Amino acid sequence: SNGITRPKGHKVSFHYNSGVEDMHFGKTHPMKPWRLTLTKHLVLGYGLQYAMDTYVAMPASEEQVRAFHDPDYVDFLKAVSPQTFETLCKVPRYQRFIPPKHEGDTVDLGPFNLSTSPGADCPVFDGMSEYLFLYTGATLAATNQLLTGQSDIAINWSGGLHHAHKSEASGFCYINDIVLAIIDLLHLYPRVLYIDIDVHHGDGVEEAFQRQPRVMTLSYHRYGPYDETGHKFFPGTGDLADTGLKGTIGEHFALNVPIPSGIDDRQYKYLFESITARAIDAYKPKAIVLQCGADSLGGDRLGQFNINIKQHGECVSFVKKQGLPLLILGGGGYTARNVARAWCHETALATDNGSQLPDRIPLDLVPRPQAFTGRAHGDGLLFPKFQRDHKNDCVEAELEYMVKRLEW
Ligand code: V1S
Ligand code: CA
Ligand code: ZN
Repeated sequence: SNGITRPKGHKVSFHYNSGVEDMHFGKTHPMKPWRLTLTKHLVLGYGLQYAMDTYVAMPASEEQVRAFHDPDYVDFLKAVSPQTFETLCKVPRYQRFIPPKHEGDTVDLGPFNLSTSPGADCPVFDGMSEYLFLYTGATLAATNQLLTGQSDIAINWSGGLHHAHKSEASGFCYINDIVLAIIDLLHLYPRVLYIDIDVHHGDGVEEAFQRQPRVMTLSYHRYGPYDETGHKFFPGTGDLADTGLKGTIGEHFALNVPIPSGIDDRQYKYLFESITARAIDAYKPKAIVLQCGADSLGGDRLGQFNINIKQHGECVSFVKKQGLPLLILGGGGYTARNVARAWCHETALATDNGSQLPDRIPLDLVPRPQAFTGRAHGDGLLFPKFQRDHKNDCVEAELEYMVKRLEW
């Protein structure tokens, strides 16, 4: 009755465990798992569950996480809590993971870049361990769904944590669920393409596969001077010249598209579609992993792009059109309402219901009506006026140059 139908010709599955929602990284921390609650309510509010198979994810096992991460790091993540942190820090085998203190460091860092100091990028918070293994479990369940041919597209909005390293948390990411998913996909598919539209560079995934020609990583991100004081935009990597580890067979299998602040829909579309098409054409992947970080949207609390939900969604549609097994993951996104709008819209696109969502949810379907009064998709003014709108310092010639440089 709400017009939502199952897609014809392909199957979509949605993997989630509400256990990830009730987490608090800290008072001032921008990462709000509550955005996932909003997304879930919006998806259910529109009835998109009728268009796909929905699964409650189980937590990942320690063994699964060890496929990429250092065993000591995995043990630490499993055992850590604000109560156990101090004691664990004193365990000798964890001492070698304490990073050296840099001048000007404002927070005290423990092993693996974890910290209980307020304001840390990767804080230790109550329930953290459960949260980590749950978002990872959802990604691995989604991956398994593709591997067994039960889905053509599998979605986990709580995953996509692209900065985590083998034995170090970084940029709000602790377990790199993306790397774990790709490792699994490599058991079946000879070549996997990873595409990352989060506003930040997908450094953890690139690094994990930098010696590996069977994975091509392609990240679009803000890159360049951050502010007047010359600080780099996090994580400060992802230059155009960075194309994989030189001298290894992985060289040329990493692509980076560094972008200045303020890029708009038209410019982003041009970059995304020309470069992605060229990469797919040359690499001929057998499966694609798409990280859909929503911090590339205009009005994001941390991002600096001016992309609308419509264009963000068009990236998903463009990748879906390739007809390859597709794993869709979340990532960053710090203006919670826009994150939910974007990811709900993209769930609709994945299930061929992109044109079925009215701007306002039918009231009888809304679990918490007050939370969703904005537009869910489409064009027009999506971002409230009070939010900052980054000056567009993209030069057309510069965009042209990037596309040319990436031709090979
Ligand atoms: N930009 C930004 C930003 N803001 C914060 C932050 C703010 C308040 C807090 F209470 C805690 C942290 N950290 C950062 C960035 C990390 C951005 C991570 C993006 C993650 C993703 O979207 O790509 C994927 C989920 N960190 C930094 O800029 C590093 C510092 C250099 C500054 C902040 N301090 C806390 C650490 C060092
Ligand atoms: Ca990116
Ligand atoms: Zn990000």
